[in-house]
Amino acid sequence: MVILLKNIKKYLNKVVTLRGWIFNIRSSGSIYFCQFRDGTGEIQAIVSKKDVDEETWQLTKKLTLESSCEITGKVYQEKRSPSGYEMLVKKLKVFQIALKYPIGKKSHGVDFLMDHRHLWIRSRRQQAILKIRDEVIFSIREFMRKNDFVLTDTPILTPTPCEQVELFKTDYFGEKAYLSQSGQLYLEALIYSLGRVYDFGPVFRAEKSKTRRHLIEFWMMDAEMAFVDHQENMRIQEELVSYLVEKVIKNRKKELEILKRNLEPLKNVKPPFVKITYDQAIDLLKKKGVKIKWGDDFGGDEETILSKSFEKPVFIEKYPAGIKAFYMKPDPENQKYVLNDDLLAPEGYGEIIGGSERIDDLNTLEEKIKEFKLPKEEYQWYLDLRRYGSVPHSGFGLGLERTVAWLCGLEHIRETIPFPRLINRLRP
Ligand code: AMO
Repeated sequence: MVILLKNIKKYLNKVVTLRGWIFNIRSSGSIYFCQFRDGTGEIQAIVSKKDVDEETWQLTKKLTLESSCEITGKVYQEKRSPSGYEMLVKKLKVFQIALKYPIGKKSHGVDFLMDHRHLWIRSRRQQAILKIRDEVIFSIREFMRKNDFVLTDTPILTPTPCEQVELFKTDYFGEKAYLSQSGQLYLEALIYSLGRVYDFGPVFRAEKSKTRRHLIEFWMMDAEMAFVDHQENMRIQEELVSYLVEKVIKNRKKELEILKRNLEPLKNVKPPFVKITYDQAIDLLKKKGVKIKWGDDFGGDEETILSKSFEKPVFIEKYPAGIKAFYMKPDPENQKYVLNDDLLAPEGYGEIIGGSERIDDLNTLEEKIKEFKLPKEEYQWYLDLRRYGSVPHSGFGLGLERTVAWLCGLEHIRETIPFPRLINRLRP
């Protein structure tokens, strides 16, 4: 019977068949020790000359790293083997004997690994990261459903920008179109139908940033909620992030161990998070010797310092209106500021969420569109939302890869997505 390794406990001391790949191999003359994986788990497969027929033995001698095969034999628990389980192989069937595998045990440079990303993703470390990514995606969906959000979809080809960052342009049958930077404006339309909504998909930013935090194509979970103000918006964000941390710690213990992730800082991630204003953040940075003035936006270096200053995630709220997007609602207490928040993950990771309460008044929004020199005709449909049943509403966008980088404790965002698109990399 063909089984998956994740179910091995049910088949101990039975003869089963496994299909997968050899990722390590060592021989002591008459015995081969093969580390074998099938995508759901690992096992040490032992082929002993005295226990197999000649055909199987000759085939075993040909096995190379990453050869694909089917192995049949008795499986049992073995504490000394790396996976805790072993199979004494009786029969081997080979799908393909792999050519000399380019990724070896010696350490490779980043460029080499990135050029071989299509193979690198097979490594134990990359598997662990991709499984944590899956856990985060799944937990986000679970949280959103539990909290009455409807999953919906927004277009990738759009006629107008959402954020004030670089756009990818494309030709739409003779018309200019852009790849979406965020589905937010469309989600705002959908709340009038569904109340609370979110989308979750790839967005594109032609930012010329070559940092450990920037991807050109990344996945964003963008949420939008009717009748939710700025304070409630932050409360929902902190609940979501705490939920994700809890789920990853609970369900991806083994993967976190493979990544040698220190769990102590993650255990602190419980509401309430720290909250400071933009002005307080500027003061704090100045006290730490950073040369910054009121009205400057925070770059990666400032975010790192701010994020390292607290044990928990920190909200930075109420930025100067001039450095934030046109749709953000001015703070009624002081119109110089907007009711927005950036949520910074601790341990130096920096921003993982950007959110705000949106302008719900027609005149104010029209003024902003003028002030930002946006083409008013293109935003008529968006202005309609302030003409027909406008309500206070808020939302936020969570960057999946930045969240995964933080939870996994990675130095660079490039490992958090199977095929990263970076400023200098479109391949493989
Ligand atoms: P913002 O522009 O802050 O907000 O983006 C939201 C989140 O997306 C992530 N992010 C990135 N991740 C990887 N590479 C990048 N180049 C990159 N740029 C952004 C960050 C960030 O916090 N429309 C609003 C959201 C909203 O208010 O609903 C928006 O796009 O984690």
